[in-house]
Amino acid sequence: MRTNIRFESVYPDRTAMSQLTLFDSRDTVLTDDERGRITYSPRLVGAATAERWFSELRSGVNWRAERRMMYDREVDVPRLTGHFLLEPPAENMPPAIVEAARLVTDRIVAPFNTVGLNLYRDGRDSVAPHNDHLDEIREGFPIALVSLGATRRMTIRAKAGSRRAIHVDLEAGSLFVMDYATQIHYTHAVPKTDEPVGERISLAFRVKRLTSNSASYRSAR
Ligand SMILES: O=C(O)CCC(=O)C(=O)O
Repeated sequence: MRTNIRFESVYPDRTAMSQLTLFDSRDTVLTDDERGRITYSPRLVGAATAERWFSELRSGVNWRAERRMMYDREVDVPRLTGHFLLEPPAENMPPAIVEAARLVTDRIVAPFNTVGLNLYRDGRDSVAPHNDHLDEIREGFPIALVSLGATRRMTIRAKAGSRRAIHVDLEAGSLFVMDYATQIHYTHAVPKTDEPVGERISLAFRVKRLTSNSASYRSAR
């Protein structure tokens, strides 16, 4: 397995683009400075486990099609979503999530209390550039993304300065971790693609500020 990571500037004439090709189970630090730390681990789990989790979640989660306001009109969210509370654990929690949460917390010391799921049905599904809402996540804790199914490219772009972009292909079984500061200084996105791609599921583990009447708490139950 080869990991494909590309660093580029939005000013291609000013900054050379470099292509890093790394091999199996090599954890990669994509950025680590005062604007935060982002790491990519291609192998949280092997292919067989990633396939088993994908099948279980694809068929076992009650996937929801959501709508949201964009300017003055309501549009479809271009992917299906699901949410589960980890703490206290949701009654209908798929075993794959329990297993994934255990492996993620073996690697990252954080009291993850929710997992948000995204199902990208094909290359038309995407998530637009955004950062996590700072009023929803607890300060100081990272966001951990586990990828299953088809490989999709994540684009991370600095909000200021060189607006440098990092592109990383998120492979099945991988773990991608962004610390809290990166949500202030970068956006992240999974852009649409014309390439023929299969379905992908991502699991986003977060430490949310939960109260029994918060939207996050209600949507995760
Ligand atoms: O699917 C992914 O890997 C990214 C998901 C994401 O950005 C989000 O849930 O906010």
